[in-house]
Amino acid sequence: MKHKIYLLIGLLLSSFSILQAEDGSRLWLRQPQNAHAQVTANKQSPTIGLATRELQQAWQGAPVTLELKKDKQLDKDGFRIRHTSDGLTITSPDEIGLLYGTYHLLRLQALQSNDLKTDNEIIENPAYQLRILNHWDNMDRTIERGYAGKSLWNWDELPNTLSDRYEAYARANASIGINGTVLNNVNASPQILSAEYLQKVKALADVFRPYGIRVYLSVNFASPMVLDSLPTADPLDKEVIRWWKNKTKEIYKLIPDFGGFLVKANSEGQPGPCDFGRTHAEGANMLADALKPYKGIVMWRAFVYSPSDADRAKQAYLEFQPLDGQFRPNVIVQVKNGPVDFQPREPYSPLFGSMKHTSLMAEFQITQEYLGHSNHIAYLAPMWEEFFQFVPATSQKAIAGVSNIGTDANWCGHPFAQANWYAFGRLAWNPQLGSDEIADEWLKQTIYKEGVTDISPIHTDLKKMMLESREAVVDYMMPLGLHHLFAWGHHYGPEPWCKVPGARPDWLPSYYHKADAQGIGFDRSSTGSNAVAQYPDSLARLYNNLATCPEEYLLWFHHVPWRHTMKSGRTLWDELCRHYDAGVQQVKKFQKTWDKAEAFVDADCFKDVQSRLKIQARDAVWWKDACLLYFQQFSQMPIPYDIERPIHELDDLEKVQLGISNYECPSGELLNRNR
Ligand code: GCV
Repeated sequence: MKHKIYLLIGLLLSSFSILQAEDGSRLWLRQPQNAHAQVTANKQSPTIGLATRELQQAWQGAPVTLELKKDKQLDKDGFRIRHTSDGLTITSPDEIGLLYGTYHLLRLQALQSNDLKTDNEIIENPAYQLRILNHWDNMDRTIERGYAGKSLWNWDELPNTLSDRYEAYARANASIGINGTVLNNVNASPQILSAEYLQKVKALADVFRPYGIRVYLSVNFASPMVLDSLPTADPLDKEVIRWWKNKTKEIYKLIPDFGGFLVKANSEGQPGPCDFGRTHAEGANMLADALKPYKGIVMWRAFVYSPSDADRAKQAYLEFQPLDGQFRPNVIVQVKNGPVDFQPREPYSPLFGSMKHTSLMAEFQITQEYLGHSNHIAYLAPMWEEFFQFVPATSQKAIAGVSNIGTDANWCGHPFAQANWYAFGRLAWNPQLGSDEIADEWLKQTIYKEGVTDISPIHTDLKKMMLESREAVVDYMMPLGLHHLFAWGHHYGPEPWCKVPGARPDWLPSYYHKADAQGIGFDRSSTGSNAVAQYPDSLARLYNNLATCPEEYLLWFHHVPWRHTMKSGRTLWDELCRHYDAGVQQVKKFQKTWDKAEAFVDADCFKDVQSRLKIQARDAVWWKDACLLYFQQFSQMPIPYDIERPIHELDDLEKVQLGISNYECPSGELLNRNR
């Protein structure tokens, strides 16, 4: 009797947990945990223990052997999966490779992949050695450009209380191959290096370690002055050098596998070596020397632009390229994918390929600062795929993505925003995976509710929606190479007219669009700022010529007359109108697609996405009307008669104040606030 009651309670609890689990909190890791698979290993360790447990609970197939063994074809994190007479063997030279192999196998199972059915061996090695998330999390748990609640790191409770989410976070990252995390904002508080906080950092590092996740910290270059009242932070000063050496030693005593430092220096008001007449290389090298005995690295950001006359898009190159060859081997210069700042579309940063004697790494932004925050669907893999066409993974050993993770139950705010976290990990492992394949994987593992066996009526349409979503955002926000038309401060809505008395010109949209009676766009050709010259010759020639410049970058590189004839035969103005309208129509199509998905997805998730799509559709019209009505004042041309007419007055749009800050927009809070 007692047993029956326990069984009943057990069943109730497990069905409750299944119901609970449809809130997105299980991410792409939703496989049933009741498999009882037979698993053996030739060594025991915490990491191998995790791999064993994952397989025992979820693997439905033949017995698995985990084999730690050197293998010439495998890098440290790589693995081989092969069929043997006893079942399956996962081999890796390192424990973490066994865990990655385990997640790979379970992914193939979840996807019912044919790879499993054949006798083929699977061999996987990651393209980048370091696959790192950058959290822009502040110590008060706000997140700069975070749209999914608060920071996961509960500094007040650490180190004594460890949220379950810490391990769930590590597991999710390991499942897609991410192996590093920078815990705090690049606008770094010196406090993170205090003895008290290092204990907290250690507690997190201890949780992450078995999952192969190394912890890194963003550091404030003036830390020695703030924390210990040194009179200077000059990187050539003996006391400063000593301070950093001691601090580094203190960190490694607590965290022997600490990864290193990420530094934003002399950028947007952050302190740095230039404050003391030193170069970025001198600053980075001083930190690199402190880290070297422990094999730590410095990731030194190239996101710099001073209030000078030089075109902002040229500045990182102008400042960093001359330093090529001056950085220590354990410094990696971290460069945003584009030359300005994570816009919906940018050409790649010309720093890539131009610093032959320096390690570089790309920084992507997973959080959608400039792509509709967590209100808009914008699947970013196609954007990153575009980047890899210009900057192949073979040229670098590391890659970083600015995280979109917070305390929201589903981690990322918008249910589809998880796909960007997933895609970042998968592409960091293998940049050759197509956006299509990754969308396919993510959808199948994440979005369909339990019990749905036939997804064929909806799957292709949902995938299409994801694949087209980023281009839709480009169309309704900033087509044809337009960029930075965002409202002051929050980077959510349009404000191409924005004027802020006394503001730096390069913080205002008019600096970028340069609309006037003649035309629109930033002349970066040889007759303008000549930013084209920073690219390799063949590309420079292509971009420099109005006739050959790809239209998606046209207004990035040229100031183009309104009546210029585009490839379609239409005028630039008409083409611009059509792009804005196409973006709006696309989102309306997404609404229809999503409504058809109702029977296939969890009811709450359905409603959530449906309501966010309504916001996205309204925002798309807002963007279109704001930009077209504003630019029309210059073009003086009619909006083509066959496209939808504006439904707003420009005067009204100019009065819109969202009243949100740079720092925190918990998801859902943007819903038409003050509109
Ligand atoms: C962390 C942009 C963002 C800032 C961010 C900065 C950076 O300017 O708007 O919030 O600061 O990039 O990448 O350092």
